[in-house]
Amino acid sequence: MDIKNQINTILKEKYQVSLAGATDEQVYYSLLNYTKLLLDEKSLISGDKRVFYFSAEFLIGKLLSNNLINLGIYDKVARILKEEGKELALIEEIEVEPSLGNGGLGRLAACFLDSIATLDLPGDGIGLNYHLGLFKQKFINNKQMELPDPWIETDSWLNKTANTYTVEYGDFSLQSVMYDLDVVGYHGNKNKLHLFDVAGVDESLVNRGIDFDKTAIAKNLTLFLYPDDSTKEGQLLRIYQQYFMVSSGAQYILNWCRQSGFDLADLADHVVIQINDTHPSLIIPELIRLLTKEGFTLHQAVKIVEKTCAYTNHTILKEALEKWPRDYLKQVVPQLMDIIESLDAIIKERSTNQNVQIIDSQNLVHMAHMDIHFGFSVNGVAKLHTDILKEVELNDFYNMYPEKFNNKTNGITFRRWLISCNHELARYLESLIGTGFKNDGSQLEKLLDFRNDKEVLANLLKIKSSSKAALARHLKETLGCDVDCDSIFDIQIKRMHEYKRQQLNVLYIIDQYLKIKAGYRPKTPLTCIFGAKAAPSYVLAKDIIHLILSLSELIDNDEDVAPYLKVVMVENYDVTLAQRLFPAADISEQISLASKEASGTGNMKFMLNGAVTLGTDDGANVEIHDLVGDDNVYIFGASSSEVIEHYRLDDYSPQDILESKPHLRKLVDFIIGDQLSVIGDKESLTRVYQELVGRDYFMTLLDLENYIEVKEKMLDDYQQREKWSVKMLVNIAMAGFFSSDRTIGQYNEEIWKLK
Ligand code: 26Q
Repeated sequence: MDIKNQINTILKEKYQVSLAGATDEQVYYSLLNYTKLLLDEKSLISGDKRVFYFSAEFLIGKLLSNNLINLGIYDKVARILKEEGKELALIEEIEVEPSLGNGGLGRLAACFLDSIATLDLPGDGIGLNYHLGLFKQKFINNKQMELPDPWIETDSWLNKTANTYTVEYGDFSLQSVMYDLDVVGYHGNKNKLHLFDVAGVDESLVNRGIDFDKTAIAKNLTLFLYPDDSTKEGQLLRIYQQYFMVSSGAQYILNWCRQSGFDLADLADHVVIQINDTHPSLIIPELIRLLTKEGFTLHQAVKIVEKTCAYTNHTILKEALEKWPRDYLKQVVPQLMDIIESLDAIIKERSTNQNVQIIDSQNLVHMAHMDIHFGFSVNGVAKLHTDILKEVELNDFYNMYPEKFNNKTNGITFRRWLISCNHELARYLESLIGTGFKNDGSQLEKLLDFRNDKEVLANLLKIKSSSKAALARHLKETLGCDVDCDSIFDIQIKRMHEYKRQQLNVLYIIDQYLKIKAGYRPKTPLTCIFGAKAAPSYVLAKDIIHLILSLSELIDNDEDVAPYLKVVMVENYDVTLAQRLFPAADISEQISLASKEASGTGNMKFMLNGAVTLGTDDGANVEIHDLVGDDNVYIFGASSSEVIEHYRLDDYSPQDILESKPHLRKLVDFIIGDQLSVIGDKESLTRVYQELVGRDYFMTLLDLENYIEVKEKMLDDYQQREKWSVKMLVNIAMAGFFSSDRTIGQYNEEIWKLK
C-alpha cells in the first residue's frame, strides 16, 4: 500500500474520516501512528559491543519531522498532504515538545543519539521518563513565572515495555517500568532510548506553579525534571531520581549481557557506559554492587567497572559540580554508601592529596572525583575546556592519570539543525553541492567554491530574509509584537546565567538607547532578541530577565528610539522555538566570560544557518574562530588565561573600571535610573546593579568597552551586504566540523571502540 493509502486507512479506522476531511489534529495522530509502524519495522542496530549513554536529560524536542526525515519520507509526506490541502508545517505544531532537559547538556544527548544511529553504531540512551518536562515560562508583569509542562499523551512516541525492575532504597523499594522511544538513524536502522518510570506517579501533587510535595517519593519520583533542589528535600529527591535511573539501567544492561550469552567478567568487552556529567555517577557503585552480588569480589568488580565507565565533564563552574552530603547518600542508598566508602579508602591509599579525595573532610561525596578515579576516560567538550580541565580545574587528577584525559568537541545533528529547521537553505545547498553534506558535514566545504559567485551570495541573503520574515510573522502571532524584517536580527538564546552574560548585551542596548536619544541615527535598525529560562531559585537570573523585559517596554514606548532599536524577549524558549530562531539570525551572541562556557552548541547552530558570531574566545567559539578565520567572526574581550589569572590573584574590581571609565558608569546607573524604575521593580533592578558595581563576579565590565567597540564594527560591516554574505557563506561552509556525526565518530574511535 502506498503512503497515502496507509494514512487514509489509519484516519478511517481512528476517526472515520479521509485526509481531505480530517483536522490537523487528526492528521497528526495518524501520522504519529503511521510513523511508529515504520519505526517498528526497522531493525535494531546490533553488535558485539554496545554503548549505553546515561543521562538525566534528553532534550529530544518534537519527533515527527525528524523521524520522517530520517526515514527518508518527509518530502513525500509533505507532498501528499499538500495534495489534500494540508500543510505539514502546521501539522507539526500539534505535537507537544518533550522538554526533558534544561539546555545544552540535554540537547547534546539528543543529538548524540541521532548520530549514533546514523553512524550505525549499537548504542542506547538511558534516562528518566519525567511526566512534566522543564517548566513552561510565562511572563507576568515583566517577570518569569513557572508552570508545569505535561507532554505525555495517550498517543505518543513512547512505547511501554514489559521490562520492570526493583529499585531498593534505604527503607523501601520501588518498581521501575521501562518505556522506549525508537531512535532511527538518517536513512538507517534504529537504536532505543530507554526511559524509566515509576508506576504510581501522581500529577495531583503539583500545587501552585511547579511547587509540589517533595517527600512523597513513590508518587513524585519521575514527576518533574530537576525539581528545584535548593532545599534538602529537593536534593534528596534528586538522589532518589539518580539512583532510580542508574539502578534500572544497570539491571537492564546486566540482563542484556546474560541474554546475549556474555560472561560478566568480560563486561568491558561488550558494554561501555558513557556518564553524561555527574548526574548518573551512581552507576559506578551500583554496578560494583550488582557484580559482587553475582559472586565477584569487590576488587574484581572494581576492575571490571573501571574498564567499562567513561565520564564527560560539561562544566568548570565549581558550584555546578555535584557533591552530596554523606548522610544524604546513607539515608537514600545505604547499600551504595558502603561501596563508596571502599572506593574512597582505595583512593586515600593512592594519594594523600585532599583535592582528589572522593569523600572530603566535610563529609561531602564528590561525584566527579569518583568518575575520574573509577572510569577509564575523562573528556571535556571543546579544546579550550579540556585544556582548562587538564591544566587548572582537574590538574591534580591529570597528573595522576594523564592517559585518561581527552577532548571531544561537541557537535549538533544537521538533520534537526539544518535539514528540518531550515528547509529553504538545505534545499539550496543541495542544489549547489549535492546531498552528501546531510551525513558528511565536511562536504559543506564545497560551498567555498562559490565564495565569489554573486548569484549564490545574493541567494543566501534572500534565504536569510525569508527566514527573518517567517520569524517576524511568528512573533506577531504569538507575542503580538511588530519586528522590522529589514532590521539586523541579533540573537542571544540560551539558559539565563550570569556567566553567559546576557547583562553585557543589555548594557550595549542601553548604550545604543542613550546614543539614539542624543541624536545618533543607526544606518540599519537593530532587533535584539533574547530567549532564556532562569532556574526557578536563581534570583539574579530572574532579575536579569526582568531587566530585559522592562527595557523592552521602555524602548517600545519611546518614539525617538523605537524606529531604530527593538528588544524582544521570547516567552518559553524551547527546542521548537529554537528551530525558528536559528535560521533567522544575522548575529549570534556568544559572549560568556572566557573560560566559563565549556563549549556551547547554539554557537554551532547559528553558524550552520549562516549567522556570524560575535563572541569571546571561549568554549567552541575558539574552534569556530580557528575554522573561519579573523575575517568571518567578531571576537572581543579578555582571554581565558587573563580571566583565570584575575580569579587566581583575586585582583578584579568593577569599581576600578567604573572610576577610570565614567562613560561606562552611565550605562550601569541607567539600570536603577528613573526611566527603568517607573516600569520595573526597584528591588529586582537594584540587585542587578549591586552585583555589577559591587562584585561583578563574571567580569561584565571588564569586557564592556571592547564589546561595544567590536559590535559597532560588526554592525557597520553588515551594511556591506555582499561582503557580509561571504562571511555567511564561509560560516556555513566551515560548520561541517561541528556535525555530531564527527563528534560521535571520535567518541567511537577513541573511547567506545564498538564492534
Ligand atoms: C547540578 C547539581 C544539582 C542540580 C542540577 C545540576 C545541574 C543541572 C544541569 C548541573 C548542570 C546542568 C547542565 C549543564 C549544561 O547544560 N552544560 C552545558 O553542556 C553543554 C554540552 O556539553 C555545553 O555546550 C555548555 O557549554 C554547558 O554549559
